[in-house]
Amino acid sequence: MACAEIHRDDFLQALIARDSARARRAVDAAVAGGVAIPDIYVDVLQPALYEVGHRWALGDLNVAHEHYATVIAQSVLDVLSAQRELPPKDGRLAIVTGTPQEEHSLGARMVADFLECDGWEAILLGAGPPVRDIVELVDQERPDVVALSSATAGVLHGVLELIEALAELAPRPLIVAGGQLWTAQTSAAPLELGADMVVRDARELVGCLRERVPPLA
Ligand code: B12
Repeated sequence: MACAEIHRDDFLQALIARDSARARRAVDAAVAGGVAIPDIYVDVLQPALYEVGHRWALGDLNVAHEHYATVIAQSVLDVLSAQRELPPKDGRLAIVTGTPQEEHSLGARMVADFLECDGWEAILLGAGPPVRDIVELVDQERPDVVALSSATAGVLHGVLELIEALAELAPRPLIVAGGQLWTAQTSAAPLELGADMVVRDARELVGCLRERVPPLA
């Protein structure tokens, strides 16, 4: 079993047992074992949360159990985020946000953290504000990129409305749609409405953006 998988299973078991100290120890062990922080995000925290969601969907965990897991994951992210060694800012600005009515915020948080590790300044909004408020902020801040995070099919209408509104701005930011909502079946929709890219993997995004929006400094 690969290293991150062992830590993921430990972390998941700790969440299920509602043992926050053990959950933090599992993450500390991953750090001590040399697992890079981005890999802890994607290969330890993310799959554990997906499994929590799976068990919730099966009825094995309830909403209280799921909220607990989210709180612990969020607190672990805060600790890991503070341990990152950030490069100097290179002049690129991104706004990272959940799409309207999207309540899942951890994916957007990870995206913003990864961008910061590559020299970006990231304005993170977390869960999704209304369309007009996101558009107003983008118009004020003039970011190079707006990275949109969507997890649930229920938010699709707002996503599409937002992309259309962002695509009409001048100057127009690069619009990237990402998150679990976009599968092989659904990912054409944002592109048809004006998104420039659909990227599911947050680590991959950093490399894609280096080509499309090279660092200024
Ligand atoms: C925690 C949780 C919640 C919490 C969220 C709290 C919070 N502060 O985030 C709460 C309780 C609010 C919640 C609510 C709901 N949830 Co919920 N939730 C989850 C759970 C268990 C974990 C979410 C999470 O943090 N995952 C970990 C993150 C890191 O993963 P991620 O979001 O996929 O992000 C990664 C990538 O996708 C990517 N990425 C994400 N965004 C972007 C953006 C860009 C630009 C790029 C490049 C990459 C990228 O990078 C990230 C890092 O790799 C998931 C299970 C799951 N599969 O995720 C269910 C899940 C997402 N929820 C689900 C559902 C159904 C709901 C509700 C509809 C339930 C209800 N009946 O009310 C509501 C929807 C509310 C809404 N309008 O958004 C379903 C969605 C099914 C579907 N396909 O629609 C899931 C999959 C559970 C399941 N198995 O059924 N939920």
